[in-house]
Amino acid sequence: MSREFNVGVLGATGAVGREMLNCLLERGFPFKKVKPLASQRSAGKKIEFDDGELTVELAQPKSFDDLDIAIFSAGAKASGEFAPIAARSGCIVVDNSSNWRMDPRVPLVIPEVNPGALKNHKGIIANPNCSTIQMLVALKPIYDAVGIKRIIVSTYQSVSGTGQKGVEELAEQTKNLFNGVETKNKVYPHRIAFNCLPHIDVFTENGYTKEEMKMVNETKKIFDDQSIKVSATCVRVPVFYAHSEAIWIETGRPISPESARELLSRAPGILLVDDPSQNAYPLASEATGRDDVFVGRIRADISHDNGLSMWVVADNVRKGAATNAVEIAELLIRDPQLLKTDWKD
Ligand code: NAP
Ligand code: 3JN
Repeated sequence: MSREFNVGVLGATGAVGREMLNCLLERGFPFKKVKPLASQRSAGKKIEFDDGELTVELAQPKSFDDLDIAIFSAGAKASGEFAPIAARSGCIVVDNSSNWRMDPRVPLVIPEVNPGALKNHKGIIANPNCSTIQMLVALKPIYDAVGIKRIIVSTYQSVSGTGQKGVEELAEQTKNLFNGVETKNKVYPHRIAFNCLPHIDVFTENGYTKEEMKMVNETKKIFDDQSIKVSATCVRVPVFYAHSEAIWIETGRPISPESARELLSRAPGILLVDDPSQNAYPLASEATGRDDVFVGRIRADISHDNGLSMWVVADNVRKGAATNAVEIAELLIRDPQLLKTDWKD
């Protein structure tokens, strides 16, 4: 009989954690038991799972002793605290937060892009930021074929990137505006309904936001290429699910839009939707609930010989977070040599 695994989900009551539970079920992950973990706020709560219910447990150091793998989406602070404890107890952690992404001991993995980085993991593996994941899934085939020197990206990020509270704020403000009721800004510094906010995460000293710098630094680590130049502008838009990105690249050698389309049409994880004559291009409404990265509007840049532009859309809660993490766990259980931990502080 093939092996079954004890799997923990830290942050199981959150927007990403709930989707992680769905992904484990939908993808037929071979679990013996699933343990949902959260803070004191939700301990004891029942959550639906696989025609039944699970009881949420308080995350504490001993929670990981009986687990083989734990998928974390409880924020950077909880990851910083619990991931080393879990790894030391023999439980491999796939972490969705930014806490470990740039740590040299921790592989930062997108299964379609750099699965080989898992080889020397020590028990903690990081999932990149959602905006980085969809961008690099789309760019990897072009990077491998002709090289990429420079990326300029503008994101149009949905409110679900801020969790359930972001979804509720957009719904509430939209309803209030239609009913002539004054709106309040609780989650974002300005009204998000019928607005665009060029501000995701906090501002850093160089004028970029932390979200923008995540895209820069994570790209260099995942492509293992310190020379690639990246500049991002991250914008929150009044869309509930799925992030869109306008991406411009300067390639190492020229590539025609036709060749790029050909490459992308057979690349894993990508759905090419690129037929302007039929008004066919990627849309957040179509990508919601899906695991593919949708790519379209591929065109040669009329202002630069080696420039190529495209429009890339993916469900940020699924491929941008939960699905990518479960796919990493699937790679781990497929290779017995990866099923170990060796974490030292
Ligand atoms: P959310 O809806 O606010 O959920 C947060 C979850 O974390 C809840 O289950 C909460 O449990 C739990 N939690 C918070 N502090 C905890 C603690 N000290 N110990 C145990 N559990 C704790 O947020 P979300 O949208 O799901 O995002 C969660 C995290 O996932 C983010 O903070 C981020 O690090 C990561 N994330 C990554 C991406 C990505 O780009 N890959 C995208 C979105 C989110 P309670 O119910 O007990 O409060
Ligand atoms: O805002 C988005 O669209 C993506 C948000 C990601 C996020 C939200 C809160 C904390 C992160 C992340 O994954 O980088 C974090 C974090 O862990 O720093």
